[in-house]
Amino acid sequence: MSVELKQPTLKDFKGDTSTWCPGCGHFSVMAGLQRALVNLGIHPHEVITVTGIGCSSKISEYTRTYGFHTIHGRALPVAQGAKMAAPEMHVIAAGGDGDGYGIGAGHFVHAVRRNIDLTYLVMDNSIYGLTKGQTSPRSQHDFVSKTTIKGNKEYPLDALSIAIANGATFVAQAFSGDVKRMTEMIEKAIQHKGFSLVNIFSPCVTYNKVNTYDYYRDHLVTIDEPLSTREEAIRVLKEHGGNVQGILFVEERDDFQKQLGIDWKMRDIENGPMDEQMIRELEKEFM
Ligand SMILES: Cc1ncc(C[n+]2csc(CCOP(=O)(O)OP(=O)(O)O)c2C)c(N)n1
Ligand code: SF4
Ligand SMILES: [Mg+2]
Repeated sequence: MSVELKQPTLKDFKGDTSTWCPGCGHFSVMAGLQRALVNLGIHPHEVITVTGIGCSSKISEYTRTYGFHTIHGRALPVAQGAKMAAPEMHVIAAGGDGDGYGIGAGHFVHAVRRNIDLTYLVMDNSIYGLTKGQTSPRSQHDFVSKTTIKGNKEYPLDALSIAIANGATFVAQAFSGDVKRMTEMIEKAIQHKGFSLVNIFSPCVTYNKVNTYDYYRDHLVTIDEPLSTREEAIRVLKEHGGNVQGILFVEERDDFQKQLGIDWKMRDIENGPMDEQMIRELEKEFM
């Protein structure tokens, strides 16, 4: 018997009460994600939200979908596994700049080139918020914090250029202070077949007094159309010191699972994708 589902609403996605500081950019990212899912007619039971550790990573608890709050830097491996096991689900990986581009950087580059169909939202506040304000891989040169008291002598990681140079098929950058534009980008990222990255400037109002809402309002240049080549997208990023918002690059290409011919649906298989005998054989071989 098939059941007719009513259209999802924002209320359906409301999860636990947040402990984020008032004014934190992550509130708008969560609102944008939930709005994008509603606009696309996607229901909570059709989504898995996988996060690492950080203030931003709490989004999997505050948004009512299937969720997995994993460990620091490991959102992407778990998210990719979830998508491989349950291809019919929409998989959203999410977390912070520290989580994704620091401890999780190795997983990031391989997820980019593997091109499994999921959306990765990085809430980039250029600081470690949860652990009370240390310099992150995205902090600006000369940024002063308790871990760089004489100013940060490293330069920020250019995650978008890394993604574009390594074969990413959807790369965008948004600002949580421009909710409408950010929501549109999240919607397009979810619709994209393949790995989609949206780096979202999401100010930490408590510990980062440099990368504020005003900073992004003053500095961001808007890109209206994706650039036509990877080289051009990287050039535009460099030209503006990374301070751009918009969809920078898109390529339609068969994703990882399409190339492997994976066409099962988790819900159609009694014991999941592997049957009992297959599990026994794997046990014999590896355990
Ligand atoms: C293996 C490990 N190392 C360090 C930590 C401590 N830790 C927790 S969250 C975090 C950084 C969070 O920063 P970010 O991912 O940018 O998220 P934000 O809090 O800024 O949203 C760190 C270093 C940890 N939990 N596990
Ligand atoms: S510490 Fe910063 S990132 Fe964490 S909730 Fe507060 S404002 Fe947001
Ligand atoms: Mg951060």
